[in-house]
Amino acid sequence: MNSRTPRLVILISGTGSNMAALLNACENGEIDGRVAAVVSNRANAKGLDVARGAGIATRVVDHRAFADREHFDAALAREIEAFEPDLVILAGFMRILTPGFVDRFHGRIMNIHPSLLPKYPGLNTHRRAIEAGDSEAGASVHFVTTELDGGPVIIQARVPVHEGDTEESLASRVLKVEHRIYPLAVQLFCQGRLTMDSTGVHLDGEPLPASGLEYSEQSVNLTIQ
Ligand code: NHR
Ligand code: GAR
Repeated sequence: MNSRTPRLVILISGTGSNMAALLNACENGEIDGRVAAVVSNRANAKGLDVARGAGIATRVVDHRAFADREHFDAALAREIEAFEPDLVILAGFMRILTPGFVDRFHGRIMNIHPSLLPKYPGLNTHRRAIEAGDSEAGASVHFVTTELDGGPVIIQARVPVHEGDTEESLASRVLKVEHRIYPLAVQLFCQGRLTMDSTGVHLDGEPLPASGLEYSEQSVNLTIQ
């Protein structure tokens, strides 16, 4: 095949550990894609330093410099499009995107969300899981639609909630599995096996179940803390 290597643009707002996991997976050959750029809405996002250190192009589009979400999203889309991405990857990106933005990249935007969607869309997922007394938590990779955290789920990973867990201890357990499932989902997309269009989400031509793929620790010998 001579189709070009898929180009990825990653959007971050903070630490960028998911971004780093994706960069590593591209370098290791676990993802048949290349990260063309990392874009942040915050100039002081730690992940920008990591990306620069890896020789990746970075851009900052500060949402506070714009009158409203439409203008911010238009500027963000312009920066992203300059890199001609096949896939736009939200990795701890903290700004809700307008329908105009989502439509422009329809079927080509993924997000990782730190809950077992459809449970706990939005913010403070770990606090909500602990307060509800849930015995398990997890993370979901999904295609982004105009419905916040409501797009079709691609893959989920579960982790236990332990007695005495704090938001921080649970977040770090969830984050570890995020670093496993995000590269898997991105690789399926880069291989052309995973698609979202008007007919729905398909993997190898088969419709995905509503809860997406289930990631299993055992199958890859992952130890959860
Ligand atoms: N945009 C659309 N249209 N659809 C989705 O599914 C999106 C999205 C933008 C971001 C990530 C999401 C998450 O995984 C995401 C999914 C930010 C907020 C939020 O309330 C909620 C969910 C997500 C990201 N942001 C506040 C806002 O006013 C700002 C919060 C802050 O800056 O700290 O945009 O959880
Ligand atoms: C991750 O847990 C991600 O799922 C979550 O923020 C963390 C970012 O960590 N995303 C959201 O809450 C989006 N609203 P990272 O910057 O180290 O990848």
